Amino acid sequence: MTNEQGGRRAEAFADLNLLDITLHGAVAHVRLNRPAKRNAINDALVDQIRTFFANVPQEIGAVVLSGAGEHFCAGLDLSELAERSVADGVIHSRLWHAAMDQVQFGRVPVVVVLHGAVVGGGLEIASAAHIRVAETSAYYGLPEGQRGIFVGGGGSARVPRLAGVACMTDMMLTGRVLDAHEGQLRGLSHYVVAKGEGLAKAFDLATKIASNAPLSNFAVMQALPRIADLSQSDGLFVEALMAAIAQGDDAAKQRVRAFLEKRAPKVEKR
Ligand code: 1HE
Repeated sequence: MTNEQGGRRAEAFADLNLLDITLHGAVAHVRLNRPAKRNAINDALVDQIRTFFANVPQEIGAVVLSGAGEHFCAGLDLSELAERSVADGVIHSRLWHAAMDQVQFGRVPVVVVLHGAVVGGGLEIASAAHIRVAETSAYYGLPEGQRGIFVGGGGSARVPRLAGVACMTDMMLTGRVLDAHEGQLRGLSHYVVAKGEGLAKAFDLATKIASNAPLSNFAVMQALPRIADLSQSDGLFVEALMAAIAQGDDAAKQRVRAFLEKRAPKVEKR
């Protein structure tokens, strides 16, 4: 069975009813699918995100993540917040952390398509992805300050690594909303494309990513952010280990030989 994007429905994930999951060769497309609630993330959806990213099918080399409807994601489902105790709040935040860690440190890179509202927990999940493609309709906000709460889905660790502590402080204290271009200038997205073009761009990028050697992708996903958190001396030591492991793999040997034998493309400016 196929969906409107022409992918094969991933029947193994039929229970994940808040996600629309289709497989397109080596790329899986995962769509947050609660458009009536602007893809607000309730507990069930957090759990489904964690489950999918912990079980990415073996044939998949990259994931495209997007949101159904006019908005990428309205953040935490606020209707579930009201009755939570302090102790339940800590556990709830840790469930988000587990799901967002699974996105960032799962098996394959994730390209996210951002459009409309990318707010609160929506920005938190976007910042756990590896590549962010924003349509011009995208806007970024952290309304937690206005709602009397704090980020709880990993935002305080991930957003400053993209946009800086000063930018996040401004967004949370003043409610400042950044448009797609301001977001790109701040490092919140890698690409800005016209309305309606985000998915095609993301598939293009994800297809390229999926054709990389798996160990190179692993190193970028797992080693790079950790090295960035280390002292330079420790980071360089880890880099040497990771470089040697990647170089030693058959895929690296074949790819380097292909270049030397003029069978692989050169680096070219666009
Ligand atoms: C929601 C949510 C939600 C919409 N939780 N139900 N996030 C926020 O503070 C953002 C709140 N949402 C909005 O500002 C707006 O909904 C949007 C700008 C995203 C979209 O506006 P619009 O006019 O297209 O939609 P709407 O009419 O506001 O919402 C449509 C429905 O979705 C409506 O429900 P209905 O039953 O009346 O139809 C809304 O109540 C519902 N809805 N957003 C619950 N967030 C891990 S900690 C993370 C902390 C945070 O993420 S805090 C930020 C929360």
